[in-house]
Amino acid sequence: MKKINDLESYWMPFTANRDFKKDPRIVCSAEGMYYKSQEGNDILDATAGLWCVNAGHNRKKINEAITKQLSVLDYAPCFQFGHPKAFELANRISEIFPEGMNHVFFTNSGSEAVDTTLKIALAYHRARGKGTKTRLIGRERGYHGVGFGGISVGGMPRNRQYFGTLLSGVDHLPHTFDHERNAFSRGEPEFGEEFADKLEDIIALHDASTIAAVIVEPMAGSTGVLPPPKGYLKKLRSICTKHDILLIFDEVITGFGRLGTATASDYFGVVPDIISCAKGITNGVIPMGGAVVKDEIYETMLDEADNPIELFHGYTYSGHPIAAAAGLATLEIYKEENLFERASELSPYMEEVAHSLKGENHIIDIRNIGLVASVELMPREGAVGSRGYELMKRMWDKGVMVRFTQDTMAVTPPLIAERKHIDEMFDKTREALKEIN
Ligand code: PXG
Repeated sequence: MKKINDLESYWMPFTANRDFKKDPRIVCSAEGMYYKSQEGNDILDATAGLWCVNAGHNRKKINEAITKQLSVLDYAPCFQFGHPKAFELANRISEIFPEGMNHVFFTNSGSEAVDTTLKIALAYHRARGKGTKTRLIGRERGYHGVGFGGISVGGMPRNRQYFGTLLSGVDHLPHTFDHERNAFSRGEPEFGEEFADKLEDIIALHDASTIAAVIVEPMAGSTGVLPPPKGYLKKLRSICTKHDILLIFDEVITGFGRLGTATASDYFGVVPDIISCAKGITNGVIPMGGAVVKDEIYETMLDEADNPIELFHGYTYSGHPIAAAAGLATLEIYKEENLFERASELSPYMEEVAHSLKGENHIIDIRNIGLVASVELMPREGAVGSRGYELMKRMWDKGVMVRFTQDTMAVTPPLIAERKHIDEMFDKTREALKEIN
């Protein structure tokens, strides 16, 4: 029999399994801003888990809500039956999401939320008699989870190249990263609004009558933190409106406070037609996601349905009572502690501290927006990502958990972070940078 601490059976996601298992980084508990490693070291959480633990770890209110819900209603189906908490959570979400987006379809993850948005877009056009609108437009360097829909519209080559032909009828906008013009930008970069004009070219090529939706992350996160250029999202919005194409914002990362507002839509003053969300919806404690749609989409789907069931889509755990209870408690914490405003207030400080690293070894760019900062390193010749990977391991040894995408470090702390935590994150980065070649 294998020992219980044998690491071989668990095939870890998005992980260098061989290397990890030789020298594992394992956390055993967490409280507030810190994990405790297996060795008993405090590890500062500079990543809010994976951009999800926005209210910090081990929040009693969420734990109690879950425990209470377990003893009242552990599970109930949401297909043709319902339970109060799912309705209540949908109401609370629509209160803080953009005006006129009052309908929530629950999923269990961001990937499912994204696929749900794409399916709703297709079904909506069909319901209104525009069934030729089937193409989906994503963007280079986009990350929309790992479902076949999400990787098809996504633009991260490694996430696509091993998995066959993906969805057909997909095209991509160019990414908005423009190092030459925008290096070391603070907030939205000055240059690049015109990248949105490429949508007109794609429409000219395929014709608007074949295009259902455009999906973008309002701020591209996983690809290495790319805030949108000034004016870019507004332009995308107006082109989509002009051509009767739905605009989907993938807010799996930005939803629930990451930019200091409930949504990135709020932050940028641009309202899409559908928003995908997940992660911060339950503080990461119980898996949950959702697709939030404009009233007009929901109403059209119900009015035009050719069957009493208006949308043939859903998951066994859509609106799961335990997740819904966790979600309600999480939203209460965000409100009671003004966590979105708090993130907004802390953001200029993090900007200063992050940009103070300019000039350190290997750094070729620093970007930030809301409570997100990224530090990009010059890749080693012939070994893209190796410098970033080494820095991540050094940071762990120094007691800070950070995420790297290739050679770009993302700092995305829980919204409860204090200035001293921000200092610790970047002081240790500075130290670690001096130690690597
Ligand atoms: N859309 C976006 C914009 C995301 O960032 C997903 C969809 C998928 O969500 P799920 O719940 O299916 O994982 C994500 C996930 C990172 C990192 O380090 C980011 C994500 C996940 C893991 C790591 O940047 N985002």
